[in-house]
Amino acid sequence: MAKTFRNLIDGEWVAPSTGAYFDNRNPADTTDLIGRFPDSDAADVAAAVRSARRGFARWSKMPAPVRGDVLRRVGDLLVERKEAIADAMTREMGKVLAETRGDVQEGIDTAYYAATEGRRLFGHTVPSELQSKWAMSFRRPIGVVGLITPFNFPLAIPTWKMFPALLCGNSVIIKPSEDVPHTVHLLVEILLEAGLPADVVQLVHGRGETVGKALVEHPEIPVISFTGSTETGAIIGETCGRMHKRLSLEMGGKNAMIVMDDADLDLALEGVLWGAFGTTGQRCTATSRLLLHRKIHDRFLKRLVDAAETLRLGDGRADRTDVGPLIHEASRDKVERYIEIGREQGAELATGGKSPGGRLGRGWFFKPTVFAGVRPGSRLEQEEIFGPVLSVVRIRSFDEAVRVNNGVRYGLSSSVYTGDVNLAFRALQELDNGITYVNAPTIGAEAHLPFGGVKATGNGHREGGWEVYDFYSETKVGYVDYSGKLQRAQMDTYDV
Ligand code: UN1
Repeated sequence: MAKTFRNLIDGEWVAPSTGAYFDNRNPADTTDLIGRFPDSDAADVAAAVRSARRGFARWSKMPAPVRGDVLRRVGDLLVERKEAIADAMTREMGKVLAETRGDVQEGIDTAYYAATEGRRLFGHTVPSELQSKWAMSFRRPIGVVGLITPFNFPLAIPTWKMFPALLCGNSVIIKPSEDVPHTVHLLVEILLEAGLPADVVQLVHGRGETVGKALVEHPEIPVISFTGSTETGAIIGETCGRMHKRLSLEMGGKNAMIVMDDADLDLALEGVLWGAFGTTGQRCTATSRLLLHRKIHDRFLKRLVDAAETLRLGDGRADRTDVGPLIHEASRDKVERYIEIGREQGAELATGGKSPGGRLGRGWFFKPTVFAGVRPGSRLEQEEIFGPVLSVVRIRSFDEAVRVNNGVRYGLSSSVYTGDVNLAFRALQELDNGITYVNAPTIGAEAHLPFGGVKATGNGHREGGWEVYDFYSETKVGYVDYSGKLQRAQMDTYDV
């Protein structure tokens, strides 16, 4: 009998007001039921907001270094439980253990970074244009923050949002993806154990159309952070715009790796296999386009196809597995549709293109797939697939590679393999992405640097690193005039 999980509202583990639950199953073997999770609705969100407002009133007054101490203990507990969380994460999400350990590590890094930020959270002290007057800026907490997180980084992405939000003195309500609710449950248990006041974090499980929507539309949640599809982000953006909410959007990608004719091809081959098929292609940063210089195109493509065919599909908890399953049936259906679209639009299926069947028939597996001869502008080349499908485009020059890279609506990450330092720096300048890698694939951002993209990938904010603290705090400016007289800015210093 599978366990029934609850929401965390006002410090209590409670059943959803709807009385309804959904099943959480292992995508590598759908007969494995992990648990039943609350299918909550707006009433649960409303209760969470009432409690989170009380939590905010206390937590926002606690000194930031003390808030940081709580997050340090969270980091310590994540270190202790790294293996157990990674195992639970692979069971519900599918990616291999090495990757889920990395996912937990990203949460650990984010916790320790946040802990030390409690002793910075810098403002500025600035000279005033008037005598005997002091000018400075500092940060204030904002309020209750609503977080909506995706399935592909079940722990790391929630921590990217939660830890900086908490460190800045906000309280948080999180709705994790209904595909990976168990991992966030484990994370929230750790937050409580580390000493976070119970009303400062609220966990409401459920679907985007109900719980996500209720968070976005609740008038007492002034800040929303969302990672997911560009289509959903657009809907959230409309509501937040109308309600004057602060919103951070982290959305789709169609990331390209450029391999120039002078590249180290062994390195590039390893890179593209990892970038395209790691996480079964389910990263916003996944390498989904490979732009090959014509001089190395045929050679490299052949090696790539041979190597892709040796990747071992299977349960992510088995040692030998390279590539786990897709997250669910709809995701596999979507990938299958793109195989058809690719064929119809004249691309050549070089390998993969189908589910493996056989002993893997109980999971949502799909073979690593390479399409060659993909035309810039075709749907395969333009649209985010979120699966193990790589589109290869032949390019004649670096300029053409830049044009093709930039010719999509998304702008998250890009990569160039070259030995030419001039091209490397041109790539950094000319590729329209939030992140460009030189001689490394399009994935692998580190937690202490800003993460995000341009164009339809985001709305100008960054997660991670130092910039995210701007998003979760309000800048306030203070002027102190100790001259004892009225001094008029812009006038008294410039009265000639
Ligand atoms: C994502 O692609 O959805 O850069 C997040 C990476 C990870 C985070 C990716 N650190 O690949």
